[in-house]
Amino acid sequence: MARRALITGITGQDGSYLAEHLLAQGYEVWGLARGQANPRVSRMRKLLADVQVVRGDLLDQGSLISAVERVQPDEVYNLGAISFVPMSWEQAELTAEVTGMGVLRMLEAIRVCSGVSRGSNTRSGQMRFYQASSSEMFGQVAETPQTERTGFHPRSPYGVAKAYGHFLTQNYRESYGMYAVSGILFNHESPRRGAEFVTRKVTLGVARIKLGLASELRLGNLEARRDWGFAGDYVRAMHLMLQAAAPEDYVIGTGRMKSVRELVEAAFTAAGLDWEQYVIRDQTLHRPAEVDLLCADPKKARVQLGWEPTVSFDDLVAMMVESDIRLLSNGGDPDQDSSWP
Ligand code: NAP
Ligand code: G4F
Repeated sequence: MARRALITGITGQDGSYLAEHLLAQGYEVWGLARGQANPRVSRMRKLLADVQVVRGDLLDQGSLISAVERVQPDEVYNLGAISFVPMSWEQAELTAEVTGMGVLRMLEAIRVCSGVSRGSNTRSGQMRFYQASSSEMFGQVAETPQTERTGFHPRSPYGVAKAYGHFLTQNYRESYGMYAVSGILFNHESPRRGAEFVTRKVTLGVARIKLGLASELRLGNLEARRDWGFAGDYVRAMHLMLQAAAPEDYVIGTGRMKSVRELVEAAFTAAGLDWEQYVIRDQTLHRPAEVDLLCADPKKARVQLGWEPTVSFDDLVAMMVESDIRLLSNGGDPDQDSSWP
């Protein structure tokens, strides 16, 4: 019988790549989708016709229990979150509820449906749980590069909520013997990345300028440095983590850092443009507290999981620029829900 996976965050970037990867591995894939008429669900259904949808919301404990009871998954991937860092200052409480407390609700749904009682501490067996932890937890970094042992100093309500989910996942593993792991993933991007994140904002901006649809691009802090990889590579790591003999947490990244300025240069160069003619620095886009740099040490994942990234920074940026030029040339609208390549 096919193994069964339940993915929260199915309408997001990672949910789509993970679903494709698991379907290709022969899984029966279920996606948890929220809302009465969520247009992102129809976009997802067009791209991933073989994914089955179950209704539920990370804010609603009962709906998660019902979803787990109905699907009876072998593996649960908790990717659902408020994931845009600036929004976490504007809606800190909602971020805590979805990105933080949502992890507790999902773990409780699995615990209750697996029949694990408090204090039993038996290896509860069947359902394996993956939590989408984030390098944002490192925040003001204690050391570089960051490993599974580096301490956390989150700099945003989002980072704090992710740290709660991370420790809770560890705690359910230790308290109940659940197979529950966290992937501490560094920034990963693709042509399906949300337009609010800096990589996609830049590649869409470049495409608009190239096609004469815009004349400038406003950006915030150009000095911040990130470890950027390709989302398609990172979902393979999620799956590998749940196949390991023992439940452990892993750092996933490329080990290479680039600044936002280098990202901008690479994207404009890919389209044959000079970035300095078009980019405007906008102080209002700076954050109340910035994460200056992030750089992964993915050695544990390489040695224990055999995981390696396959797409370089330059190839990733070129892929996104080409995709956005094609999208806009064909009259596509990145704000419309039919636009996923
Ligand atoms: P994304 O594109 O922003 O997707 C977020 C998903 O969360 C969407 O499917 C959204 O569904 C869902 N969601 C929001 N609120 C929800 C709720 N109340 N109940 C259920 N689902 C809800 O994010 P992503 O880039 O794919 O990232 C996936 C996960 O990895 C997130 O947890 C993110 O924080 C984490 N992460 C991402 C990165 C990265 O660089 N991409 C790095 C580290 C960690 P709707 O369509 O209903 O809004
Ligand atoms: O693309 P970003 O918004 O991503 P950020 O904040 O690093 O968060 C992403 O990666 C995390 C993993 O480390 C995830 F957990 C999280 O869910 C999300 O996927 O910003 C990257 C950098 C920041 O330093 C920001 O200040 O780009 C800088 N930046 C400069 N100008 C900008 C802009 N960011 C955005 N979004 N928009 C700008 O105009």
